[in-house]
Amino acid sequence: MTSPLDRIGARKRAAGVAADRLPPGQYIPRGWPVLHYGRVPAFDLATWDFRVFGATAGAEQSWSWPQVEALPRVEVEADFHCVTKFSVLGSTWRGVSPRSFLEAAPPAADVTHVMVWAEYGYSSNLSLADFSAGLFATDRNGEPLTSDHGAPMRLVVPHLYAWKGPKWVRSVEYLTADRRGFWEERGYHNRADPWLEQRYSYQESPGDGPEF
Ligand SMILES: Nc1nc2c(c(=O)[nH]1)N[C@H]1C(S)=C(S)[C@@H](COP(=O)(O)O)O[C@H]1N2
Ligand SMILES: [Mo]
Repeated sequence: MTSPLDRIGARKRAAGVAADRLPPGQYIPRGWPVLHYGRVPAFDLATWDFRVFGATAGAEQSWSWPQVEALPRVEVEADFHCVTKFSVLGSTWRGVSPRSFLEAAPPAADVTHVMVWAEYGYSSNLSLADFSAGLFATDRNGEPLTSDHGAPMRLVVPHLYAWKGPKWVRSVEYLTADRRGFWEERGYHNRADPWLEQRYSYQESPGDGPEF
């Protein structure tokens, strides 16, 4: 629960922000909240891998952590919007572009969507276009991600609600038809555009997502 004092703080923090910067219904919390379902997994360098599988054009591929670290890094400045209504503005994310993995393990011609998988079976589905616009982040504001926030690597998809960005990512599955991920199966919107307040699946129009 937020206390009245917290709400005053959130209003003050929002006061200096351009009106078009905060999606409808969002507020600015203190700091960067930690939010996830279940436990924080431990990172084990010896067994960790990152896999691309499913409807690949050629062979499936996997990377060890040192191999991921050898991939080109890109930097993106972006905001972060959680469906529980907090928004963290202006983070500098550094990490690996999804395009690096798409190029190394190209999808078959009929791939339309991906499922991004994390430790413990958390998953989120994205169209190929939304996925390509994201970033597999390893650092934020010049610091490596902490375990709480998804170390060693998490997806961020700034133009969608943050549940579309699994922390502790382990694989990407290429799909030839859209399929709902963890929260998308549990009542959250398939597309999740914060600017359209696409929070819940009951708001979906035909074509926004696969039938339940
Ligand atoms: N693996 C995993 N990733 C996850 C989640 C989760 O429960 N498990 N929660 C999502 C949700 S709802 C949000 S808002 C963000 C929160 O990221 P943060 O804890 O770094 O703020 O992580 C997303 N990624
Ligand atoms: Mo969230």
